[in-house]
Amino acid sequence: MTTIATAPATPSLRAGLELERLGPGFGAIVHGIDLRRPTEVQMEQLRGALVEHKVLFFRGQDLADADQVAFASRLGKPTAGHPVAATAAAHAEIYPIDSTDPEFSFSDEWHTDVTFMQTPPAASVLRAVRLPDTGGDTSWADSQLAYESLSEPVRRLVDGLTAVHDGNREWGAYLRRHGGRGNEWDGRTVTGLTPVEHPVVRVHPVSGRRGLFVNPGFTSHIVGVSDAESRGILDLLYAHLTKPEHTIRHRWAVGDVGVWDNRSTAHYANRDYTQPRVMARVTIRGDRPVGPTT
Ligand SMILES: O=C(O)CCC(=O)C(=O)O
Ligand SMILES: [Fe+2]
Repeated sequence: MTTIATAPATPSLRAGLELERLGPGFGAIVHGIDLRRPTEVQMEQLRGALVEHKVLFFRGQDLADADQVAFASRLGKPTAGHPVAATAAAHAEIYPIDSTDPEFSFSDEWHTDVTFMQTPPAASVLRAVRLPDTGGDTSWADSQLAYESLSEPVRRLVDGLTAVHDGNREWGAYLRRHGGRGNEWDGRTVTGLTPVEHPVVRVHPVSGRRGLFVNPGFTSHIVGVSDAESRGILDLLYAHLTKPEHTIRHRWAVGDVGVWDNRSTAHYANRDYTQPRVMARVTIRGDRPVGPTT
């Protein structure tokens, strides 16, 4: 008789939190927590689980806008809802993502939130408010898994690179339509989107793990190389980042909340629906990205 060693059954307990892993790489559903009244111990565990699992889902939470802002405030310090786009009338921290809004723009391009600012959010909290009968899933990619599965010579190449991120690609036209006056970021009114530089490889401030920190939504080019080289390198990194084994996909139900570590992931909203879809997002203030020093 042979004994076959099996992986621990899911859901598993991570220091008291009940986590159901979504795959071998990253992503988990968190059971047994009410996001309207988490204890401080649960919040501490959630912060750790977020760094480790990168994307966490909470089913059947039915949060109101105020509950979502209150939960995000326990996780960290909420930013204004968006640096450019208008936010919810009653809650400046809520960025409504509403497909019925005439100014709605689909997020059907892989991106990491707000990397066109010097201090992109550390995390995002997204809630499903209204969903089409089918479709409208969101996908995430794990940028640390992607970095770690590159060959060593390519890791060495990208470790030393810097990239420019330009918010005008996505938000320039919106800003012009609004007379050049955007919203707010880091306590300042945004009146223009000056391109910013970030390391191509980001060292996670908590775990120290390295991850790819470029995305097709906001990265315009790599500094100090030719246009052709920049395009070639970025295309290689994007194709690698979004390989199926580096991604997960979530089928939303109304009341679901998804939280992702925006320092180690990218995401994509599937544009395959024809009925209204409304989501509400709160982002948590983050640090200026730091690259490897060796
Ligand atoms: O609508 C979605 O599923 C995601 C949209 C998005 O990119 C975001 O919330 O940051
Ligand atoms: Fe996003």
